[in-house]
Amino acid sequence: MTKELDATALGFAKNEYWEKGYTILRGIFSENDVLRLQGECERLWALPGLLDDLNIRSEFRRDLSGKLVVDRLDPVLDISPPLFDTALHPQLMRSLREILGGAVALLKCKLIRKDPGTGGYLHHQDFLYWRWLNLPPDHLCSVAISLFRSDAESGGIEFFPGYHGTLLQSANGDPEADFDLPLVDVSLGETPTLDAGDVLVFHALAPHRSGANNSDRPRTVLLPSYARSDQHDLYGRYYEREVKRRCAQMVGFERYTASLAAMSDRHKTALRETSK
Ligand SMILES: O=C(O)CCC(=O)C(=O)O
Repeated sequence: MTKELDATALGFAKNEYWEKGYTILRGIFSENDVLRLQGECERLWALPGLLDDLNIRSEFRRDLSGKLVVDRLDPVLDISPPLFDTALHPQLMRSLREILGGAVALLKCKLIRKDPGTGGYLHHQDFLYWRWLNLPPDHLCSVAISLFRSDAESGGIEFFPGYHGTLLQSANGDPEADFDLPLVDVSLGETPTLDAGDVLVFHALAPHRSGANNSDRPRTVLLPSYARSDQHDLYGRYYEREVKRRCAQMVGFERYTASLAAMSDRHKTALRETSK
């Protein structure tokens, strides 16, 4: 059982979110919830086909030795009822409604696995990738539900508080590129330490980045994003566009070219054999 966040704690979280661009909600998920979700992740990571080049659900990142590892399942809720219930947990949804100031709808959700030795994410603002939604940035946020302890050593997310009022420019003026890091004072960077079960909520314009996991423990987060909206089909619209985009770009195609070349070689040998 989890206890309802009290009004004072939620009021504090709301103020902090709007002042700094992020806040932390504690007490929504219990130890038992976390254990159950860790078990569910073990099941998901063992599913056959995650490494299949044509599995557009799996996303890859290099580990510190340069090897590509599956670091994300996106989307994930359609193959995981427990993660679906977690992303739509009533107490979480009520807290988000209070923070954003209106009805909240799920936009997207990914599961990010950062095992020891896996690299991090460069600085960015999520809103850059969501402009097509035509929703105000103040209506969009993301949530990282920590399934293990997360801190700077394990590659926790670092924020630069106070810069969530605007979309920052890229270095060369390219409107599709991430912002120019010197535009923020990196000495202000804060990497909140989260216990398993803690919930980090951050604004769509909050500049953030993360490092590699240099600890000896996993740093797995469920990362749903939400909009202040009553459009129940937002999630469906998001992924319809996203799946088409990934297919068009053939994400990971460089891995597929190696298996195509191997097929051609085998075919050539087989042809040679049959023409003898
Ligand atoms: O999980 C991380 O380390 C960072 C994830 C992130 O920045 C994102 O998904 O926008």
